[in-house]
Amino acid sequence: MEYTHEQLIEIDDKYGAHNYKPLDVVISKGKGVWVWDVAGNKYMDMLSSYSALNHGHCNPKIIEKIKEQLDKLTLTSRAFRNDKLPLFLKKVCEVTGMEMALPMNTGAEAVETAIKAARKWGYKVKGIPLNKAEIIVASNNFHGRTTTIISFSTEEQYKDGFGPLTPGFKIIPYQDADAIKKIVSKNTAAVMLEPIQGEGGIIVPPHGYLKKVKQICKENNVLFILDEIQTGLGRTGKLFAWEWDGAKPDVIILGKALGGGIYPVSVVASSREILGVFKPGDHGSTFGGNPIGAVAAIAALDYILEENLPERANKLGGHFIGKLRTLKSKVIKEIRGKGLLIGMELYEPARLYAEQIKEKGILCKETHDLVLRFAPPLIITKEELDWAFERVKTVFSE
Ligand code: IF1
Repeated sequence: MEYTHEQLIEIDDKYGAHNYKPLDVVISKGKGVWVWDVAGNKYMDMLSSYSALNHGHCNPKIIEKIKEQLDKLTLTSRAFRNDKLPLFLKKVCEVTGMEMALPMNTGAEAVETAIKAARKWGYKVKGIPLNKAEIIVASNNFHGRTTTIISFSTEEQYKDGFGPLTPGFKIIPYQDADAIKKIVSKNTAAVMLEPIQGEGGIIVPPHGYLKKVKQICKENNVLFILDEIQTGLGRTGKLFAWEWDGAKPDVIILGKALGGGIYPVSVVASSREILGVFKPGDHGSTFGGNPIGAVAAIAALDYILEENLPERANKLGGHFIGKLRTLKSKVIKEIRGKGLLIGMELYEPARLYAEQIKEKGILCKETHDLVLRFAPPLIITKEELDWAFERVKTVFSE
């Protein structure tokens, strides 16, 4: 039975918890940067599922590899070994320049894994007194939705009604390395940051900030952890956003596009000293390290490097930001971003403009109230970006 747009929205709202307020577009097909709704209307996806779709919708090369694996083996759990996880672990260590990795599924699970690794390293290696470990995070952070992660969110709504919260986190202002110097102590296990704050509104810190933070961490025997779940894998115009500052972290967290926009795959990659704190039975996950995810991630990483997605994002992002900055509209406060992670801050609620832009055939999303986020798949062409610009321009000139 074919359900209509209206019927699907009604069923969605009747049976689904209302933890989102989606745009009322009901997508049934995706290919590259394009999606089609159940009525056959075509839209350009300028959100890429929050940067999980760097490879575009239904990337044929990645689908092909996963299809092959689907007929062979999908899941072993980690109680046994499989022939794909070792190859994924080796590749992700080579690509990140790390010695060891721990595979998980969602971003939040990988962030939780990094928190556990930092705490355990703090106790076992640094010698922090038990249960005294502190992790420094930035205000306006976004690292996921688990109760521990929202415990250090500065967004009231993300914490409201979910207490009691997890202790052991100190919050400092983003972009101010000296604030870390003031708060770091002998009980500090780690500093965890996003290289660019995504949900915080595409906040790009000044050049040198991450380098300074890394230096402070080194001087204080504190782990420098970067959450590159959204900024990593080419999005900001480098393979990893830390490269813009030459600030390689002690621990890197990846997710989203690591699964090729098809399958949830996340990972924590670091040194043997740090991930060596995990002993058998300390930590785990039913699906973490499964062969489908491993094959998806290997294909996703190969594709990013073979198609040189980081350089594409760098060039095309610069082109698109440059065009957006030619828009003369009293509604636009600032255009900012790096590569194809672009934010347009407005003086009016961004949701209104996301709705109008949708009418022009482009799907983007507001973050917080005033920022429109433009983050297309990294496979987008210059022509497609110019097509999008012309339509965005009409919205801001009306
Ligand atoms: C939602 C935000 C983006 C992330 C970073 C970890 C995670 C995310 C830097 C957790 C996930 C998603 C989650 C989704 C919306 C989206 C989002 F607006 F919420 F913040 F992208 F900016 N670190 N971000 O961006 O990864 O567990 O979701 O796989 O929760 O509404 P996850």
